[in-house]
Amino acid sequence: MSDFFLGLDCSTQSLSAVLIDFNSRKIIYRNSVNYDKELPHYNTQNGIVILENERVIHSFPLMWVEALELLFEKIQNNVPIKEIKAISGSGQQHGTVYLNKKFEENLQKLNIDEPLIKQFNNSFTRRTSPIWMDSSTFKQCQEIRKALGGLESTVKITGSNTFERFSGPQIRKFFQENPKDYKKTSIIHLVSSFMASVLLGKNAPIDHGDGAGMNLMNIKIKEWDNNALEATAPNLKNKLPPLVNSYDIIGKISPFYVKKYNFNPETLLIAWSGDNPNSLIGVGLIEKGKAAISLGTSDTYFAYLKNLYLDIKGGGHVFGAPTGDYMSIICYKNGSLAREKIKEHFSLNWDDFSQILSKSPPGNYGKIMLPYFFPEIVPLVLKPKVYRFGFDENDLIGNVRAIIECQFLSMKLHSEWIDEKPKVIHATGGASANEEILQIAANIFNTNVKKFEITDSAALGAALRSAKSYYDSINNKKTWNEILKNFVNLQESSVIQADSKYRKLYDDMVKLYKKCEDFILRNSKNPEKCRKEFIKKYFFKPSRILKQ
Ligand code: XUL
Repeated sequence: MSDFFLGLDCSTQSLSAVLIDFNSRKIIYRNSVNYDKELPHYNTQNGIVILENERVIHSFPLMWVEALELLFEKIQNNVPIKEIKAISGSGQQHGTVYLNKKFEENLQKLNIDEPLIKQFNNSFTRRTSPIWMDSSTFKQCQEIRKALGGLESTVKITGSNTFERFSGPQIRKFFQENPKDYKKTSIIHLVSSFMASVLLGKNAPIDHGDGAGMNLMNIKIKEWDNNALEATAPNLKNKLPPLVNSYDIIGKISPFYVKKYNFNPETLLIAWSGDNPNSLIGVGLIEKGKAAISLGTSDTYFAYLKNLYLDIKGGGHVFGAPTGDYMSIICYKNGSLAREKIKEHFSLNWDDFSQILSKSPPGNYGKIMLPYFFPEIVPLVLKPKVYRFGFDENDLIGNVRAIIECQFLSMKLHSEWIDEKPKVIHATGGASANEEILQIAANIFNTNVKKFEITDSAALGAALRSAKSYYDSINNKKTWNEILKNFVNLQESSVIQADSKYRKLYDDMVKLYKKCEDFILRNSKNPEKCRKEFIKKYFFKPSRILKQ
């Protein structure tokens, strides 16, 4: 007998599955459905649609459901589905799904002879879902922040300042712009709880990890906050699912999947969570002193927190961690899509890109890029524009090095509020496969970086979470360390050592980067003098040009 656990990840560009066998401690199957390629009729680009302008970014909840069926068809032929003991999942965070009361009725009478999307077609009060890349709610953010007593008090109540992509401001915008449809909405789900509902056959709860990304949950007591609800939209409490611990069992898989794909009717469903809380487990952050960078569609930097610790200045967030504790996080929109912009502009492939990185000097002769190809979250930039100091868009080497260095300089600068300096940084996400990129991260943070072989850490995290809750439920309790053993350690293929000879250079460069950011965004002094000093200090004599 095997103990199989399935983790699903409904991310921006694809839906992925990771199946683990706990007895042999191996990942035995992984697969995914890419929305653009495999569901082209939704016409998404990188899984999204841009509506009125570049700030209004949505996706299709029906597409995620169709991807789920497609994924199960793939899994069905390759995996002993009956052996799966429990399933959990991960969703891109903050995105909201607006449903009428037919949704639950439909969930309860799913018919295996019809495609799922047909059966949900009449369930929506909004065909599209605003997702985490949307930045169209500046006004609503201001209104909610004001109603909650300003920045500091908003952070203290909800764990974050109000952010354009967070669910509360998005819900308020829908209420203000479409009051009739808002009224018809009987339940508002996150991507995670929506997908969990589709598997459960009834409305699923929202967990404390993803719930914290809404500006609606009280971060201390982990309950819906009445003031935040009132500041957002009328009657909102009645439209939200209940909150639960990330490790709670939410029920058993719906009979639809038992009949259609031969799941065991006893298969447990564990609360779904956001992709970042899931990744926290998937890269093994279950104790202090470790942080992770996830280099995907979004770039994130996150760390495990034993106790609640807030960023009163409002740049970062605190979410619930799947362990029941907390995590700190900062998130960038200009992640892989920004790197790809440079790669495509110069018609490079990733090997060329790495070559250039390995041959160019740390510090890049003082070339600084503020890489806002898209609106940015930290710092808040609503109008995308790329700013270059000391070079132009035709400088091949300068641009390749600048995009990577400056993404990490910004991450270093804006993660300074996280009190504890990590002893090691775990790297995950697509771009973490690139060692040249990780070397730059290690040097800038002056911290060793552990590279993981797997890049789907959110789906793995979900599979591991489901194993933990399953064993706890059958009175065979296991610690998180026991759960992660082999799965997480074995993937650590290499450690990239920080090269301390660049420590001073990068410390100075972070300061220079901050000056450039202050100049562009806060009308501070022109940084040119400092930039020249930096160049003089590190690049003046040809013999001192640094090679990595
Ligand atoms: C986190 C965030 C993104 C999304 C998509 O706050 O907005 O990381 O979860 O991955």
